[in-house]
Amino acid sequence: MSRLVVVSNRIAPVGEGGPPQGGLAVGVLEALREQGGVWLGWSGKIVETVPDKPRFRTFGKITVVELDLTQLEYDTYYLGYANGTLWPAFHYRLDLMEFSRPNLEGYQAVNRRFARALDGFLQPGDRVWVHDYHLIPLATELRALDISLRLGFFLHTPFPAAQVLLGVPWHRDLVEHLATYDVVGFQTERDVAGFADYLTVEKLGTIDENGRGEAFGRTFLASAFPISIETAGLVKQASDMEGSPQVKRLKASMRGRKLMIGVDRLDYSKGLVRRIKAVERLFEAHPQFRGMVSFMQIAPPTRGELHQYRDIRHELEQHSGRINGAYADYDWMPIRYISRSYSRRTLAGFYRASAIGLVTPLIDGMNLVAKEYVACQDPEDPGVLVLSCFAGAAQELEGALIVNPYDFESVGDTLAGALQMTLGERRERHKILMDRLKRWDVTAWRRAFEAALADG
Ligand code: ADQ
Repeated sequence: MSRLVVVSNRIAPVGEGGPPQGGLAVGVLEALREQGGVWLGWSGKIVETVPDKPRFRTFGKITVVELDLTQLEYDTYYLGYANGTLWPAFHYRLDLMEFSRPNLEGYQAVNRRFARALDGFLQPGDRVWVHDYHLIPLATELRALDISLRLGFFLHTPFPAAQVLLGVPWHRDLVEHLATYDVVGFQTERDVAGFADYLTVEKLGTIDENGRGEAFGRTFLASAFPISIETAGLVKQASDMEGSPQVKRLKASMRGRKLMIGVDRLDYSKGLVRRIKAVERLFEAHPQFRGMVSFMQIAPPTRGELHQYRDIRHELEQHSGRINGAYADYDWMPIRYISRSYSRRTLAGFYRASAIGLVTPLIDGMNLVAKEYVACQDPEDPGVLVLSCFAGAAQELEGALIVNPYDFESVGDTLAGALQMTLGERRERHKILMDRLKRWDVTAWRRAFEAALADG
């Protein structure tokens, strides 16, 4: 029987019973549970020597295949190339990009090891769905092992404009690896256009209006598959959480004031410092909101081993402290900066309790927090989403207030407008947003990708 074989850097908890994290995990688990299949990825463990064999575990119809990494592999493949070279470059931060040959070699070597592990159990008819920038060369490695199965790839990050990609050493190889898949999925049309633009500028190939690509003597489909959320589940979860102790405590602490919320991984792409400055602008230019509203930013640290990430927290704390110092009163704080994480259920309740969702990345593949915030609102009294035009989600979420995160003064003024928006307009905007999220949820997303992958 034809199976779906998913490959990603990390595997979501399959058998643990807890709620899976985020769109990828929900979509992939749903697909695997429906048809049966395999999920292969890094176990999260670092070991002394390269292990001979991957570990197999079975949960009903799903087989999980885990590989450990050595310290050298972790340093070169994961930290060095994936997160030190590709992540900044794909997020338009060539100034933060670092490149070294050993890192590139480590990246290639781990992709080769993943391909060999797959080679051990792939069967005729299997469809392989590879996720994200950690595993771009996997198709090339699988083809080198004479595997002729249908191979699909989905990029969760943005695909940068040609001029930016040209700054990444060995950029041509990266694009050739992508063109080796049968289906290359991106978050938005803008990303597909970036990929097509590179092929044209470098005179390597073309992509037609139906997404049929031709390059390096191969043909493939390049198309947008915007990732989404488990809309119905989140609606229920947020409503269930309304009376929870956490939400009650949060509301009690607000003492009738309005709350604006931001939830992100602590990452330079998320525009957190400019966001805080937008909040400062709100209190500076619209003094009627002083003492009336607070901003809560939840941003647990990630990738702390990389120096590019070390300064962000310090910078954020400095700005929050400065603004609190300037505007706080004995019974009111303008900014609550929280660096711990909360469960998805608790966040759903917090979103519902917030009058504004502030999602202002400088660039983001999609940004699921934006979609989650919308789904968690009370339709009778919904909050307002203020969303960066550079989040992939802005291409879809027409009912949001779309802002340019670099113009933090305008963002601050937009916040003032959002806080005064009539109930009628809030409901209207929420309905437009929910219509989209009900039609295009995570199930629709993964089915669209699976259909393209099956269509060989
Ligand atoms: P991320 O950069 O991690 O993901 P995002 O889409 O915002 O960005 O979040 C992914 C998931 O993590 C969401 O379900 C969100 O709720 C959760 N999350 C984010 N911050 C959190 C926090 N502070 N605490 C708890 N949970 C948190 C990458 C790309 C995105 C793309 C996703 C999915 O960078 O652009 O939307 O993959 O494709």
